[in-house]
Amino acid sequence: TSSPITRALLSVSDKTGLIDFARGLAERGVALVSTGGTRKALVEAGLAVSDVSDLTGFPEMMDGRVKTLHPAVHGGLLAIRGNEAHRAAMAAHGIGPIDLLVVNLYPFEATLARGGSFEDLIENIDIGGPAMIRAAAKNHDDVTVVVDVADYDEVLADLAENGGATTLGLRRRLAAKAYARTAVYDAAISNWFMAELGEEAPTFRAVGGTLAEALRYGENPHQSAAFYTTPDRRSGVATARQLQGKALSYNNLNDTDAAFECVAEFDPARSAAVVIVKHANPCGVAEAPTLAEAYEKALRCDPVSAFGGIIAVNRTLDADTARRIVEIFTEVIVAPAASPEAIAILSAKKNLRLLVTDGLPDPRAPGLTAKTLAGGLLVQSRDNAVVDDMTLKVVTRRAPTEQEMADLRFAFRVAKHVKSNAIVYAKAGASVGIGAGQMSRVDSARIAASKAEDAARLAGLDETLTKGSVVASDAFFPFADGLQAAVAAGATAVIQPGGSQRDAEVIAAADAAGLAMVFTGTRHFRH
Ligand code: 93A
Repeated sequence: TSSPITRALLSVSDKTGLIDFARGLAERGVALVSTGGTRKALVEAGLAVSDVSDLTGFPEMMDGRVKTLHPAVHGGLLAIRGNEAHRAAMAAHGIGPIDLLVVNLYPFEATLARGGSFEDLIENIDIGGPAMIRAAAKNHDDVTVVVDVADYDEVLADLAENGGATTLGLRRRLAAKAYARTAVYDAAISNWFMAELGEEAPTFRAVGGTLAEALRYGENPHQSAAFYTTPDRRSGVATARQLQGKALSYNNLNDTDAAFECVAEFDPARSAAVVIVKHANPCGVAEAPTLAEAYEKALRCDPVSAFGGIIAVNRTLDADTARRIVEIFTEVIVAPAASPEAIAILSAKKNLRLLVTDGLPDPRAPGLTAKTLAGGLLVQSRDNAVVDDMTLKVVTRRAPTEQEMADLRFAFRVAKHVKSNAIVYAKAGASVGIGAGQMSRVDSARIAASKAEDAARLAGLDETLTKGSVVASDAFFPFADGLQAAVAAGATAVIQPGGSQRDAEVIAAADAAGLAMVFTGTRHFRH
């Protein structure tokens, strides 16, 4: 149903570009209808415009609060043109079609920006405008809705190309944009209003979140906090059920998410995997035929840091694993499911929180991540790159052995979940040294190696854990020194994105030490 546009309703606070647009419409024979101020501007420019009051049979009233809120307007916007009953209703009530709606809203945001008073702001909450925008956008099969001055030219061009009609593609795009506009508008109002009431935490309702839980406090006790779920609500911490233990804190939720996202990288059909997280970084990751073995291997990496940690597993938590976990203090366990025996064992630890999620999140799933900065939000698509999908390129004279290759993939999978600069040593399906969050890559490499020495000492071994290991770096080595640190620690193979200006130097250093090195071509920064 793409018939030519016969009538347009224009009601705009921002009159920029209005005259040219309206003239373009009038020249196509489109009848114009407007609200008071808009009509005045058009009449002054010499255009023929009827008054919306002539449509409604009501004057604009109550200081303009009620102008377009009338069935003559909303019926004209919402009637499905191809529906006989709708057409009959239009005829019975004398409602004419409105095929094009041009609205921009009362300047609430601008009033806020210039420090308007409470009363000023309330008066600048547009009611009729958003109602019409939503109506027109809903009925985009028949109606074109324009909420942005920047779209005027495109609409005129579309009309010119389609004999006075618009294309469905354009109407759909404009409808989607229309809902984005009303959403942002209402978010601005609600943000202002809540801040006005001194309710700081819920402001993130603005990003489309639903308040899941008010938290006792944020990262620190003097910060207020709340947990919101977003519309995509990917399975994971946001969908988890808590079976026991105290309420989760802000930091618990953040760490649990980090642990679960990391463990989800490991396909439960291939191996059992365990991740232990502290301060949003893994301090032990391992895969094995059983969860209990994987837990022991993960714990060995850094048993000191694991105290008070968050544990994520990729399979149903079983009794054997639960029994080992309760031997040390653990804050949270998150699992796709837990056996009744495991639940019974954990119930002895009253404070231990147990979360079950009914499945694992898909590491390849699209989605968004966001972080705030002063006065803004940084939003990006999530890092859903997976090492199994990357083309690994051997760049050294020696190619990795099969075991090295398996460990290289493992190490890179883990490095994705370690804060940058990330260096991960791994051996036999377990991390053996993790260097996280350093400002220099070589420091991360040194820290990872020295932690591996500490772990070996604790375990009573006389050989450091990195001896004969492989190493992953989340981004390229800018210099050979990071690689040399790995050689010194006893690593035999390296995985890294490559792409440094000094790749040749780094490759030469690897060759000189007899190391095998592969490039992934993909970087896993995580800040
Ligand atoms: O106060 S309102 O919410 N009541 C209404 O019925 C209504 N209809 C349109 N504001 C309403 N509008 C808004 O008036 C439009 O969204 C637009 O921003 C403004 C245009 O008014 P004027 O043409 O008088 O400048």
